[in-house]
Amino acid sequence: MKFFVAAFIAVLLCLILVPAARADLDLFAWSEYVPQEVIDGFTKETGIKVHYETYSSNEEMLSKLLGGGGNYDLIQPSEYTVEALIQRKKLAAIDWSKVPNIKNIGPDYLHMGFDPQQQYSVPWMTGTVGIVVNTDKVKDPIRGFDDVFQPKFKNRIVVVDDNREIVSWALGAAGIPINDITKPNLEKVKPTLAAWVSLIKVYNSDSPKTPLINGDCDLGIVWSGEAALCCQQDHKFQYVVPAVGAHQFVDSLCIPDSATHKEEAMKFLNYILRPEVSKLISDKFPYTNPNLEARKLLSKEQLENPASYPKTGSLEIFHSIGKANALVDRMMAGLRSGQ
Ligand code: SPD
Repeated sequence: MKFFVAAFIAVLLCLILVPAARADLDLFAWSEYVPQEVIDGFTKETGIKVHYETYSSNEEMLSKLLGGGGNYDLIQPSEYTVEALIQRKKLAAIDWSKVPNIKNIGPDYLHMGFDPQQQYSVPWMTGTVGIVVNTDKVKDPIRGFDDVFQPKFKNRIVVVDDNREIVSWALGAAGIPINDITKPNLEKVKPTLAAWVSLIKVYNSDSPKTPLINGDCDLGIVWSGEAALCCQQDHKFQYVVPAVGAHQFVDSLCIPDSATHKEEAMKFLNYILRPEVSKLISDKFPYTNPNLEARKLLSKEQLENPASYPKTGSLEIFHSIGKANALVDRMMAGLRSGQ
């Protein structure tokens, strides 16, 4: 009897004294996109430790996720990659009863074509891919891609390191729909792309603002949040949404079906959707915030940044192009290696 009592007390003490094992959260997201204070705030409140691993392109993320190179609880794909992952049944449906703050997202950013039932994605930030001009150095009017890629600007141009984006600019400039990626259309724009590639000084998707701010480049085709940081820093920088139209990206958080910490992932989703938390994201990375309650907390200056909230421009999202991705990558690899 004494033995059973002692054993019972020992078990009871264990339950009281040994803290429950706390789950971690593996977040795989774009670099320069998730403020450390957001991660710290979440950990402080929930005790859930977040491991933030970064990538520089959707394709890099996909190859790691699908190649089994990591075990992720949350990923941050752009719209066409959400669409591709849904098609391949690689995402877990979100239980919205655990993410009630989704109500803060503006209706224009929900039920978009890539996730029509709004089952798998939480919009993080949206934005455009447009042109930054250092107007101290470039006096010509810059309205579109052809104005940027002129021989006189050779070695003064930075662009995002993203083949799908670059190809879409040449398609747009040729009057071809940017999602119409076929072999014949790629052949049509190949000579233009060959000429453009020869003029580019830097490819940089992580921080394309850097060569603009430090004066290494005078023109850039970059993510709008990066452009907004340039405009914030110096009024000599101008943001131009190309006259032919621009890619509007919608980056979302999604839970891979293979995630081992889905409950924690949903806690994080609900946390980042709080207006005051989402504002911290806008403060650090001034993209277009789809969280309308958070937008109410932004300053006039933030809302008037022409890159964060452009007033003009015809915008189009990307669609999943399946196997045509390989055509894009093959052609661009050839052009970039000078073939
Ligand atoms: N540093 C964060 C960059 C996010 C860019 N996302 C847009 C991707 C469009 N292909």
